[in-house]
Amino acid sequence: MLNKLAASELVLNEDGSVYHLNLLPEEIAGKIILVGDPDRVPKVSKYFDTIEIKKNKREFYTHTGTLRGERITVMSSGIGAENIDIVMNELDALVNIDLKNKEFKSEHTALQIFRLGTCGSVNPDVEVDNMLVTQNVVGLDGLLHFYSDYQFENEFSKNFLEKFPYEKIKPMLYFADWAEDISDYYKDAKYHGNTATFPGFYAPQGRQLRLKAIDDQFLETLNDLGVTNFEMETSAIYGLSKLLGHKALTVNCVIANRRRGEFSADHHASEKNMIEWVLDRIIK
Ligand code: R1P
Ligand code: URA
Repeated sequence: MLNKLAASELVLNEDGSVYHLNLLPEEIAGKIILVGDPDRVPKVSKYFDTIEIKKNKREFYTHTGTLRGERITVMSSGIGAENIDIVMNELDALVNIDLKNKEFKSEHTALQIFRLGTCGSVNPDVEVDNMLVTQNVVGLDGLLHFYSDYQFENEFSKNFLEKFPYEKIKPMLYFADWAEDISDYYKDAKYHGNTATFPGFYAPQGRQLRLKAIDDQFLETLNDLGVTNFEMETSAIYGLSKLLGHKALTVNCVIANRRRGEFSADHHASEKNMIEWVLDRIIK
């Protein structure tokens, strides 16, 4: 099989690092914490015993070091599924493509990816300042349509697809089944739920400033279909992890309860709590 990639397809920097993440293969660990906000990277790595790598380009900041003796990376993705397209493909290239020869490696390496994010809830009973682990994800962002027809089928997805009333929006649904062996880490989370990933923060999340959303009952409709919370990255993380053979699990801290109109009184404290909670569980 001819599998040498052209220079235009796998783009590298002068030092051989992947184009956007600006990283070399030896600069990432097998366990990767993915956060949206670049400012969250040092808030995670301050708990590391050592930090051997600090690199960045654009919104992609990476710190790699050790925690309790185990190698670990924390990286920011910035906002949105389109950034996750870059992060997932370039992380995969770092472990599964020989960058010097631009050839696929014969042995596959699976990464463990832990998203630590913030989210809003559409279920009035999901309270702010608590953590929610994503079991099923509904992608309303559209990214996965460019890759595959694959989507997970279970009771939740069948019911969702049957009843979803917006013809112009084509959902893609994924499920954290490939994360079973790592989902054990988060058994004691307050909430396990169904996350919707949106392609924007305002109308796609039902917010109306000067522009009206297509339907001001959007969030209520999603809640009626079993969605608990929403953010802007998990469908792309779960979908591309499934397709590329990695394991991924999202935990988001709920900072807004949109049905009750509540916002966290101290989202920095909630974020800190989530970081400590996750680090305690993923590296014992
Ligand atoms: C919007 O404010 C951002 O916050 C959430 C959303 O997914 C989006 O990226 O996640 P992070 O806190 O991880 O950035
Ligand atoms: N992240 C989002 O995408 N939306 C919110 O309302 C809160 C966090």
